[in-house]
Amino acid sequence: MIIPTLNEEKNIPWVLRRMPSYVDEVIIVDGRSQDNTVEVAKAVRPDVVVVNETRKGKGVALRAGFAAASGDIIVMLDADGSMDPREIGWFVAPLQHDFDFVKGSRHVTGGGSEDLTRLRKAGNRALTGLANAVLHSNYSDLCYGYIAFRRECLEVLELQSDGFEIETELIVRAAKAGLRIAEVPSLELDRISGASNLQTFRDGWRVLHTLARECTVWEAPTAGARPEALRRVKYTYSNVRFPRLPVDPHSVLTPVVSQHA
Ligand SMILES: Nc1nc2c(ncn2[C@@H]2O[C@H](COP(=O)(O)OP(=O)(O)O)[C@@H](O)[C@H]2O)c(=O)[nH]1
Ligand SMILES: [Mg+2]
Repeated sequence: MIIPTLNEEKNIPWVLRRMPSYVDEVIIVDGRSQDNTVEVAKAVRPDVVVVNETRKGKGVALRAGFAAASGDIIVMLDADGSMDPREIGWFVAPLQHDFDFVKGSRHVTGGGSEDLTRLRKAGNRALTGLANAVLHSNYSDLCYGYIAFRRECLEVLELQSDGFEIETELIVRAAKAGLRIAEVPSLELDRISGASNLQTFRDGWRVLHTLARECTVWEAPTAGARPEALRRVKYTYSNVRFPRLPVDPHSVLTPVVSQHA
């Protein structure tokens, strides 16, 4: 479980307390909080792993968190109380049934948002439509950061974004790499306290820029593979960049609960 935090001392306790008991590793990525986020998190959950981000940005923070994660399944969510850890089961279940990448959506039945302003909603809709047109996909929500995937997906995704556009990069690359993607409903709540760090126009622009770059320039390491072949080599991509692959394909299908029991 990876949680980027920036001045979330009032919100992080709710997030940590609502974490289901089968989550065995919680990583918060901080470094620039001016408040007591880290101390509060440690007080609520003594086994929390704290990773220091090296530069500013949600993308930088998440990538640092991914690198530190040791579980088979990685779930990312926000620390502001807008994403409910009790929904984690919806994200993890498809990963245990043949999906590689599961993204939350506020715009499918059962999902919703209390947090989206009209402007952001319109922006997200436009960007989602654009992504669908280019990728020939049918996503209902592009800019939403409640996402779960198997750790070995990182080897094909080669993430490099620094800011909020990391979500777009994740989703577009997952699609281009031929990963099996599922969308599950998620209800985005209002941030408990504090203000959003996202600047609608600046970050919307960065998302657009990322979308353009990803759809044109980036080539997946799995490009050219037939879907059947991709399925078969799912756990052993040949051109792996770092050797952290689970050797036994069956190990990734073991439920999270029994993993460290
Ligand atoms: N570590 C770290 N976390 C960040 C940074 N920017 C945003 N976050 C976290 O990313 C999450 C989403 O940010 P938020 O400001 O709520 O954006 P919004 O939900 O898109 O309006 C929150 O948990 C923030 O604390 C950053 O520069 N560094
Ligand atoms: Mg938020």
